[in-house]
Amino acid sequence: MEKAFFCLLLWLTIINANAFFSLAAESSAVDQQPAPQVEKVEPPNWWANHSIDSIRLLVRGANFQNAKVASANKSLKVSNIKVNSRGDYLFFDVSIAKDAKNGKYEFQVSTASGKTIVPFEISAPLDTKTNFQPITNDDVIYLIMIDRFANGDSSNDKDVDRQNPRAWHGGDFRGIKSKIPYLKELGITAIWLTPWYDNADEATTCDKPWCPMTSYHGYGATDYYAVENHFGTMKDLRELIEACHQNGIKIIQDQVANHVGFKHVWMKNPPLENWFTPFTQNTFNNSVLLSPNASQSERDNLLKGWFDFSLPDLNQDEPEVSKYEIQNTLWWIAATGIDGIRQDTIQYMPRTFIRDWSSAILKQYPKFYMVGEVFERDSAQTAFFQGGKTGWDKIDTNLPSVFDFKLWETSQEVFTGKKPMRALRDVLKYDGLYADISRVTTLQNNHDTDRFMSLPNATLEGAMLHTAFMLSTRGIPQLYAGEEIAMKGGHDPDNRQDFAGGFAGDKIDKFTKAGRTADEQKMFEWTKEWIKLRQYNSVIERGRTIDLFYDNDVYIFERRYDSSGSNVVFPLVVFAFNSSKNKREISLKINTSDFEILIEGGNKVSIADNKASLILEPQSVSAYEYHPNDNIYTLE
Ligand SMILES: [Ca+2]
Ligand SMILES: [Ca+2]
Ligand SMILES: [Ca+2]
Repeated sequence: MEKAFFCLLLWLTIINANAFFSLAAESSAVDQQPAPQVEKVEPPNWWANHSIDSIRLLVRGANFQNAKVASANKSLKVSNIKVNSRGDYLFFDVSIAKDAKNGKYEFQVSTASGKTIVPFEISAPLDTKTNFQPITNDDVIYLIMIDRFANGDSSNDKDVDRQNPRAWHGGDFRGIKSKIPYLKELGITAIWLTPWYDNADEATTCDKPWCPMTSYHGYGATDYYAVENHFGTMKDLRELIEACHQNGIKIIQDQVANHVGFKHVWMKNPPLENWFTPFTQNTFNNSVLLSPNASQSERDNLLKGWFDFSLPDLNQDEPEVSKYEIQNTLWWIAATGIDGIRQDTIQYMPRTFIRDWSSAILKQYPKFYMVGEVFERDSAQTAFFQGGKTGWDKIDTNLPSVFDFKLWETSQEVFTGKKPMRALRDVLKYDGLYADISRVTTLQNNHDTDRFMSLPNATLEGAMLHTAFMLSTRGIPQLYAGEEIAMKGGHDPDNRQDFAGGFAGDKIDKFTKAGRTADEQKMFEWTKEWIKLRQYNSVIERGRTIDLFYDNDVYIFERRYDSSGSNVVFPLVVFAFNSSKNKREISLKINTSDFEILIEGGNKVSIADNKASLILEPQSVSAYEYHPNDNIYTLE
């Protein structure tokens, strides 16, 4: 690509020289268009025997008007050639023979003025035994903001300024790789990394409070086929993924198909006139998607409106855009061996696109995990986007998972004393709205929201209960780096502070016990213990939920397998939360004395006359394993 770019620069120089001569001589103008030039090919490579059997190439360059494209090899066949009105983008389909050999290929592009080469490659597929492993209910996901976790390579620290919360801080792939022992100690089994597409290096300027701002967060792609130079190289990324896989840690890529960064070359010269939607400000009236009664103009504002002028909104209704983005996703999976995808701001794209995107991924990788960010405090709206059933619009998105933001918010409210304990049960009562509640992704917190310890009335006990609840309820849990050491942090970017100890010059290393305060160590051990507990009995990961007792202070529920009626699989696990400052005693009727305490938490259980009396200490949680001989217990 670099070589091709050099050619373009050279060509620009020649054009300027031509212009100079035609002005000077005022005659013999060079009216013939220059020869075609190739600057970038997307995708640059593909794989034989892929479920997408006809790849659509997008070639950026110049002078493609009336271009003909020919394949130099019989294994690759070209069809469906299209050139945009300016002649600087060329589209064509390539069908790849199933027995096409791995290696370099090329296509010849010719016009009346000359010809050039489009380079391409058929790559060897990655090992399916170690890559593309489905994220399941057995996993615990850990969100890492790449720039803010650990700096393992100072050579990529361009314009790093750790004093500025909106500047690059230097974290990278090698830094994360160096902290794999810490991740293993904590016990998580998957990491979600914030977007690693190449973003602009320069800070944006505007009159908004968040400017100047760099793209350290990764949400403004300027190249969908390259990694961010601040994070490392494609090789560094592959090495991180391989090292994670060797250590039993899966990788989730953060993808952003809704919009690109303002500095993307498409912004000035889009491949097609309708590549982006025309600028209108999105008013974020999100519920118009859920309501069958919304007007088309309301829905258009939500799907086509831009987040702001710096984030051009891609038009997925244009088939070329949709195809480009679906191929881009499949390219990242096959090229890097990732195990899952988190799709940013998914509800701002047409549901037909979400369906086509999900279906294409699942066609190639039937058990692949994709989770959509539907940032809504409304279970009905998040459930609307999970695949497995059709909505009022007759569309099944096929999307395996969505984040459960309503449960996250409610748990934070309950464990900071803002809402009664029973509010959690009142969220979970909507579980039936989801096509598959067990596949929903629960979140402890994320990089867009205040850290638990910075919420009003937050206490360490509250943070511990919140984390315990997220690791005992249904779904696939996702933790946020730093919460396990009770980090503080208010609104963005305060909630994205560096992980102390990950950066050269840090005086304290919180990746080690020695660097943590007593409270931080308490939270770390607690989180570790609850991850371990979750993994101890698969019923916590996969069982259904049965409410046993709930009031303003206490919520007791069991997680159990049962296929039907009396066919209950033992042991069950019972969780008892007491969020109040008062001791409580709750009595459960049981048929056996075999009632084992898994985690103490200071709580006691006494068994007598087929009754289990749970003594719940103030602000506590206990987990109990239950092995009855026949029937289950009832509450008194
Ligand atoms: Ca670095
Ligand atoms: Ca960059
Ligand atoms: Ca959109």
